[in-house]
Amino acid sequence: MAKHDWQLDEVKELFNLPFADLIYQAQTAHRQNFDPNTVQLSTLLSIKTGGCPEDCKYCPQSIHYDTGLNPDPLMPLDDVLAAARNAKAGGATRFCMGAAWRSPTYSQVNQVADLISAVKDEGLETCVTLGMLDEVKTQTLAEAGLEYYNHNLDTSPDYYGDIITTRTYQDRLDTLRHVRDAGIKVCCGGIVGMGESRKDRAGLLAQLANLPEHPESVPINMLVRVEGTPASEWEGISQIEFIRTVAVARIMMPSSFVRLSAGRTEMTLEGQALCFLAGANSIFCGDKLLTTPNPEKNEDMQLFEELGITPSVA
Ligand code: SAM
Ligand code: DTB
Ligand code: SF4
Repeated sequence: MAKHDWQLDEVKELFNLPFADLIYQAQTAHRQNFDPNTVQLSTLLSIKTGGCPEDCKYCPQSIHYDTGLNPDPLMPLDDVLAAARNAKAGGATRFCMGAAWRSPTYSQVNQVADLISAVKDEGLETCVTLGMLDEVKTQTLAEAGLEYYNHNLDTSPDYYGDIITTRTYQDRLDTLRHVRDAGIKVCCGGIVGMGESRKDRAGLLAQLANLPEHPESVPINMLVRVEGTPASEWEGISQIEFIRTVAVARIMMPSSFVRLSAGRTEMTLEGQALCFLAGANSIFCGDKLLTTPNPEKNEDMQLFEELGITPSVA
């Protein structure tokens, strides 16, 4: 039985383990639940870019910060389909579509439902991240056959108010509940390297692992510092601390996919290799995340080759 009653002190104890002991424990949990030499590939597409009314201090798409980003309206179906076919040809098994909305309108949800059906027809799993949802909107997405909804808690409840003021932690938990109730799988994680303390990283992971069910997918993002956002000034964390965070996530949510998400362009190949050793078993593949760069596909494939990792087809 997976554990859902993590106390902050227990999580902090994991973070404080000697590195070798932590990695050993994470690798053991990983091997009990997954093939350790397989990594799942997801592809990300921004289907609606910029102009977002929220004030998330890390985000280049918020209207509150001047990041020089050109906003784009919702992408037409044909363009989305072309990107999905390309992703499939490149070996991706899941196609994730992100929109810079606070919360989509009913009409926008219907439009995204059409995109989901079309992408599924190409033989890809679908994931979308659209902001806050109520029961009706989650139901519409479930009926379109959506497999995963990404909605991050981002950080600990204590640090949250320093990062976002335009929606509450509870709003996020409510959306996650609606997604779960509609039978859609949950993709939920956060961002580290935002000037938070280790206690906050532990607090984020405790929130995730203490949800009624563990998210099927847990993206751990290293903050991408974008000029113009308040976050560009913040102090980051070392790669070792990032790897520790991945390892603790793996131990606490042993059967979830832990995704090494944003921030890989700032990591060394050795740092990424240690993330896989610590239990990360999913990445975003393709040269762009939503608005910022990601490693080139061939660089990722070369790293996989060197590590004997097979991209998964499941
Ligand atoms: N607007 C929707 C929302 O916030 O739920 C969906 C899109 S939003 C860009 C998706 C996630 O991207 C955020 O929750 C955040 O965790 C992540 N993100 C955004 N900017 C980032 C950055 N600069 N570095 C790392 N992760 C980032
Ligand atoms: C997630 O946790 N990370 C992805 C995905 N979910 C949508 C987004 C990362 C965005 C990084 C900044 C950007 O490219 O705009
Ligand atoms: Fe908007 Fe999402 Fe960016 Fe926050 S993270 S500003 S909600 S696009």
